[in-house]
Amino acid sequence: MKVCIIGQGYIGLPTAALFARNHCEVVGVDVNEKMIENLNNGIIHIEEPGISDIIKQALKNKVYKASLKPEKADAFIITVPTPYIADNYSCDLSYVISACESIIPFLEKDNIVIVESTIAPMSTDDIVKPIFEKEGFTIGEDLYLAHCPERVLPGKIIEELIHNDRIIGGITPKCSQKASEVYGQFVEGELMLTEAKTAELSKCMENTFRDVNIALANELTKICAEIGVNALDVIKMANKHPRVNLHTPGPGVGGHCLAIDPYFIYAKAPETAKLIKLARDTNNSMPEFVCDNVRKIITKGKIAILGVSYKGNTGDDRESPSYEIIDNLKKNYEISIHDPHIDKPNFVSFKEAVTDADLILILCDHNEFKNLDYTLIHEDTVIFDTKNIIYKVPDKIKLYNYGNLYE
Ligand code: SAJ
Repeated sequence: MKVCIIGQGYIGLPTAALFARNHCEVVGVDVNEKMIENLNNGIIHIEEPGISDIIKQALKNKVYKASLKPEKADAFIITVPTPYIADNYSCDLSYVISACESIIPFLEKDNIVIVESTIAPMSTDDIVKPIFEKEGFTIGEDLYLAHCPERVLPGKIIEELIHNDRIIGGITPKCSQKASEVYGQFVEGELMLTEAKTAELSKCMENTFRDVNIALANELTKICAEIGVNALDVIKMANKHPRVNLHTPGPGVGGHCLAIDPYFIYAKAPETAKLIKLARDTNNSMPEFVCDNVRKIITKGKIAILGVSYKGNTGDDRESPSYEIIDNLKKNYEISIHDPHIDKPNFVSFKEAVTDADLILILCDHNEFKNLDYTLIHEDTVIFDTKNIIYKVPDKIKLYNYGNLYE
């Protein structure tokens, strides 16, 4: 089987890698010229366990190549970003639409087109399908179309691509059947056949479930700070109940998924999706909560920011709450930023960041931050750990976390 994958980012590249490893011929397409050149030289732009070795081997075996242009294939898979439109929270399908248009000259009878990008409910039926119908195709007869959302967790992408169950949402049952033959190449989880619109809403709802639960934990943290209870202890105790699973509070919710996908549902039913919108607002309020508490702990001086990735052990800083916190705090404090996974011109080493810092603000749970080098940290420095990853500090150092903000 020959597969052409449009978009070689966090999902498209690992997906390409797995098809190639499973004896398919793969063309990975992207608009980023530098990325394409690098990929063809085995230089991988995403930090994800396992992927670099698979792509290098696939290049060697000549079963993978990166290209600026699509090619004829049996299956076309679209893995491009879908941001939201800030004015009305709706799903911005412009990259999906141009990806669909880019493959039209290469489509042949009996091909299958699969959209993996997260899209709002009804997008496949209302927006994607007409693009191909306009070209004379009859979906389900001479061209097949499905929405098969990716559901993998960054950091475990390769493992989850193989083992997670997969939602296969065809426009017709034959479309679902055709799409399941594609994923059957490497997916070992269950292939669950359904309609496109059910697949779309299921995917958006998975991330909404997590966002709402995180909002509950974040709200609990605020309540605890207000009334003087240790939020972390409450979570630990409550989670001993067999049917309770309070999530982990933090400085806000980042990444390209949880911070965006719930809006796709909200935009479709704004009068009804009240809890979903409130959860988004609650999570969006966390950077301000962090800054308010920093101001209670110190009123002036130097703050060392540890971590700007949206979550631990990744170099991805999309929608990271750290940036809002930094922008807010830099108005009144001297700021130094360190992130071992991100290299930006104004970022500094751990040593430089913490030297003479009055407060160390941990915003990300990178492994590197779990055991700090205290020989480099002055004993008057205060640590504020918003990710609850520091358990023990030298006696003289004061540690704040979400368990003791009322002290
Ligand atoms: N976070 C918390 N508290 C928690 C869990 C997460 O504050 O208890 C924060 C993280 O720090 C981060 C954000 O939420 O800022 C999102 O992180 P995440 O690990 O929950 O999820 P993502 O965005 O890396 O991946 C999610 C996953 N969805 C679900 O778990 C339902 C993944 O399976 C999806 O494939 C991915 O979104 C996606 O691409 O949609």
